[in-house]
Amino acid sequence: MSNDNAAAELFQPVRMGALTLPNRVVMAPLTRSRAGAGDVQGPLNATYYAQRASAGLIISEATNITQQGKGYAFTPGIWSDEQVAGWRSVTDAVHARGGRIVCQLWHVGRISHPSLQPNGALPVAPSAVQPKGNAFTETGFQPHVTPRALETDEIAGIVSDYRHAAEQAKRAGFDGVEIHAANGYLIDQFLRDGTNKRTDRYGGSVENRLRLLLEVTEIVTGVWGGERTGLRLSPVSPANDISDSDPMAVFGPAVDAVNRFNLAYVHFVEGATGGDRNVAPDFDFAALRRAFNGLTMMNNGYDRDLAVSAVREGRADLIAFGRPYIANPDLVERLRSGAPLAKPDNATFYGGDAHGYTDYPALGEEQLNAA
Ligand code: 8OZ
Repeated sequence: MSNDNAAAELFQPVRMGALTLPNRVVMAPLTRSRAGAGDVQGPLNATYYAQRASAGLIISEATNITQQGKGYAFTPGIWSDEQVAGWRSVTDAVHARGGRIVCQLWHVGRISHPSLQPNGALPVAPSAVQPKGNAFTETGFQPHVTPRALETDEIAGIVSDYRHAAEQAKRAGFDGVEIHAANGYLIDQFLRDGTNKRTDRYGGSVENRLRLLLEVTEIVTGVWGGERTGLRLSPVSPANDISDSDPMAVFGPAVDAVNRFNLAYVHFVEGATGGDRNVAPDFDFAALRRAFNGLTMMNNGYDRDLAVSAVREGRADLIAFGRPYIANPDLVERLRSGAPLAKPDNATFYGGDAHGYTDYPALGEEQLNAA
């Protein structure tokens, strides 16, 4: 593709809540499992994010709000002050390069393992339904266990954990937060009838299954304002063994209900997370986009042509790129000029060091090295 689309809307600035983005290319949240002891980010992570600061917006990798919310080895947290200091080095580095970064707030629910939990406890979930698959622990992959169903009176504590994490994200110098309600983690587990078998006010009807999402959104926007809060949803993704008998019956009302918070954006994973974009071709993302009162960010498997046309034709306001951002720190410049994209090496996606993390060169650097 030539660079005749260099002036495309994808590369034009846009106002998103309280932020002004210089372009509509977003770095999607990417778990890389390279946090240090205490789940703290450090200089290596700061370099990685700063290299990608020309993105219109960076969404941080999913960040555990508590130890209980953690489900993958070496992922960062935001509950402790050491973690805040680590993230502060990241946000400072991104801001020094002219970027903007929001923190993705994460509680995995049942997608964890006792070895990652406080005192070796069982992971918690809406209901005691064991997920298929394996957890990524410090000693390798281990089968998921049957989680413990949360007591009704414990849920308020998790909601206040979100408040604490949102406040910590502010102290860490982020520009906002994204609530991770996608990909089969805790909030998604409450939304779906495959994982939520509760009979209290958090289960059963759609209204009840939406309750945790709305309580979390209310408390987080209480800290940040809707204009610095985004929300990620994956209505048709089977990620992490999630299932639902009728996703539109949940996500239509979900979008209507969050409109009262005047969120900066909603971020949809189209199709199967990291996989087939067309897994549910009849699902009406356009209806959700029309119903939502903020910007719509779309994600999953976008290339340059698809992104340019989606924004030009009004199917999206923003496009989040995941895997392309692993190997192309200067993705915006490459997309703008039509330069070829480097391919990421999936052997270095999760865990490890600088290799496969901060050693993907920007185009100019590559030419410099080759010269
Ligand atoms: C891939 C590997 C580990 C975590 C998600 C946070 O699916 C993740 C994740 C993805 O949202």
